[in-house]
Amino acid sequence: MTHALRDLLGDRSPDGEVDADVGDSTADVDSEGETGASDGSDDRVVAMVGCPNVGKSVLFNALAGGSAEVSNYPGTTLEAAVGRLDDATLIDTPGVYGVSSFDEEERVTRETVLEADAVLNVVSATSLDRDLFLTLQLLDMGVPTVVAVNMMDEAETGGTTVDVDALERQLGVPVVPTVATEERGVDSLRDRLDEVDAPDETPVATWFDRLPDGLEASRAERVLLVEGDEPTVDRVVGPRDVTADGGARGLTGDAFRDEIYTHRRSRVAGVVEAVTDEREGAGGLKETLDDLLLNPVTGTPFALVLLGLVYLVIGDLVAQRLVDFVETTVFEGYYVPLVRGLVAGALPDAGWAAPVRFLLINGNLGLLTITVQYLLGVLLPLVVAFYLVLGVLEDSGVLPRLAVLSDRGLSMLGLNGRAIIPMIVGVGCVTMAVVTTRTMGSRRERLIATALLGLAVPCSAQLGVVMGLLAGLGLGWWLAYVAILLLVFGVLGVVLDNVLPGESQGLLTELPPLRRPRVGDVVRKTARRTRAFLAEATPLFAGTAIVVSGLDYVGGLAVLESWLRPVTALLGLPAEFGRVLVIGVVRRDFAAAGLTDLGLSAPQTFVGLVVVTLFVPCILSMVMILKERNLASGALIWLGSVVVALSVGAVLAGVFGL
Ligand SMILES: Nc1nc2c(ncn2[C@@H]2O[C@H](COP(=O)(O)OP(=O)(O)OP(=O)(O)O)[C@@H](O)[C@H]2O)c(=O)[nH]1
Ligand SMILES: [Mg+2]
Repeated sequence: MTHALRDLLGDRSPDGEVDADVGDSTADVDSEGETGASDGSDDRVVAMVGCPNVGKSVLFNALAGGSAEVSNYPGTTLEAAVGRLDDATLIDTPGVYGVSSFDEEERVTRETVLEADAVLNVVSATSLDRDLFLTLQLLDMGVPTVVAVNMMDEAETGGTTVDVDALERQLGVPVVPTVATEERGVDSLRDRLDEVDAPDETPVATWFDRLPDGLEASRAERVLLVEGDEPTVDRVVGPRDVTADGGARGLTGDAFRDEIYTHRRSRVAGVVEAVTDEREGAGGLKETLDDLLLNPVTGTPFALVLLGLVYLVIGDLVAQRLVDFVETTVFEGYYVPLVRGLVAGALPDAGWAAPVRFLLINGNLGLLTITVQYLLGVLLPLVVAFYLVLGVLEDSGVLPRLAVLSDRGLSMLGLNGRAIIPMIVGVGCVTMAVVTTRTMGSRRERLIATALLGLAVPCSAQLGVVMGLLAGLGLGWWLAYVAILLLVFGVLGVVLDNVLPGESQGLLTELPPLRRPRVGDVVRKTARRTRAFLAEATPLFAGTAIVVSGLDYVGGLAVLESWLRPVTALLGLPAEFGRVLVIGVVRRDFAAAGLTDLGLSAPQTFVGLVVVTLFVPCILSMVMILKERNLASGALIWLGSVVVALSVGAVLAGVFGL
């Protein structure tokens, strides 16, 4: 491995000024923590480079036995990952369309390419017209390259034949057909990486005459210079040109980028024309399905059915049945009594031991009892189920299509189609959903989504209880309940969209093809994400349990309850409803369940349920909101939900004359 690359992957470059823009990428690569760059050996370095979603990471895993994350959408790999391939170091990079400096991924990749001994350029046989641009750019730069034409299977079913030998003749470097998911072509790729050599001179050389005389630059740098790549211009030509007129000054603009790109695109078109052959009418089923999905008329019912199915799996099967079994049978039946017995046996209910005993095993949020039950018995099954479903939706390519379908509606609320994920998840578990708002593009969107989740989305645990209570009242009440929640959801979204500064972003996604998800990828992702979730949630929940139990022990919760008397009067509900609200701060389904014992009339039950639903998110969601957003947003969401819940409740109480 060269020193420069070791710098890039491990240490900071000695010349901080020159590499200033690579700083972030250095940190990125560094944070991967498995660079192995410190062994000091002068290894050969092979960098894997290609457009997004062409299968680089699958191929990387096959070649280097790694476990890089694989998903069926562009932008899965965000940081370079490093592995071993025989006696070389193999680097998996984020997908890019070219080696310039248009964004962070391209910068990471450009630096890696400049320092690597060879590049394994992965292209997809299904999108050669897009992917070969980068290939020709690499060859122009004189980078020793082997091309893997991946996804040969999909090309074939889609009716495209790629003449690999012809492509090899056209490009003048080794070209290997592969199907990464079946490890086809992997051995031959490994062999041919040994033959790799710098490619012959290419037509881009005609532009080199325009560079200033006496410039010391490699062939790769010359290409980047004539293409106007800023960091390269700064590094090679130096800052003097920024002020000089004429001469090399032209390099700091876009130089000859447009001319060169146009020329390169026409070369790509020529190559593609020469090496591919399209059959008519193939690939029917997938395309038909795709058209049906993206057409709003046919896609919307499909999406609704799909969301229903997701709800059935997560909200009903797992959240209701499985969680119910685990909670009631495993935890309440065995675990909690056992632990309670052990602790009660060890700690007397007197003296210094009393508060500790209370902290560990109290019935509201005992650290060893209810907290563990909640984390492992309720959240863990939900988290695993959710990540499995999400993985399947991702890798099948259905998720981005759902996002496109729901985009129009959600954009009226200041969100875009990507918000569909947190919203679906929210109906399962709001705490989890708050975490998934990370997938949203901007802070503004994350805030709107979080606020909507905190206020207007009931979680499945709560919905279960609500459904039970409303079922006793009749269908009309159930419809009214749904209508009110949707109304609050919509109004709140529109208000936030207008009040918050900034504009929401459009949905920019390149749609990946529909595919059959691979079990291994989905399971690996689920395991990784679940581990990460537990690692984050466990200390947070433990801390919360300690604080809430402490408050409970000194009588704080009881005081809160008495403060709420005026509020319950306003809602036309008995004073005991105050206790329900206090419990609601901790867990929403407990709150809803608390309504059963109050002997309420039908309208009172209805008002109580609406208030409890709109009322503050449960304490664990709140902790997540504080962690994912900040104190100010958390406080606003919390207060906002109190205000909204009570106002809506008071209005309803007025309507029903309570
Ligand atoms: N049918 C088929 N699917 C493949 C093949 N190679 C990869 N895939 C699928 O293509 C998708 C993308 O694979 P990744 O390895 O994540 O792609 P990537 O190039 O690393 O993507 P980024 O990290 O986003 O740049 C996944 O759903 C893979 O299962 C192949 O040869 N044939
Ligand atoms: Mg990848």
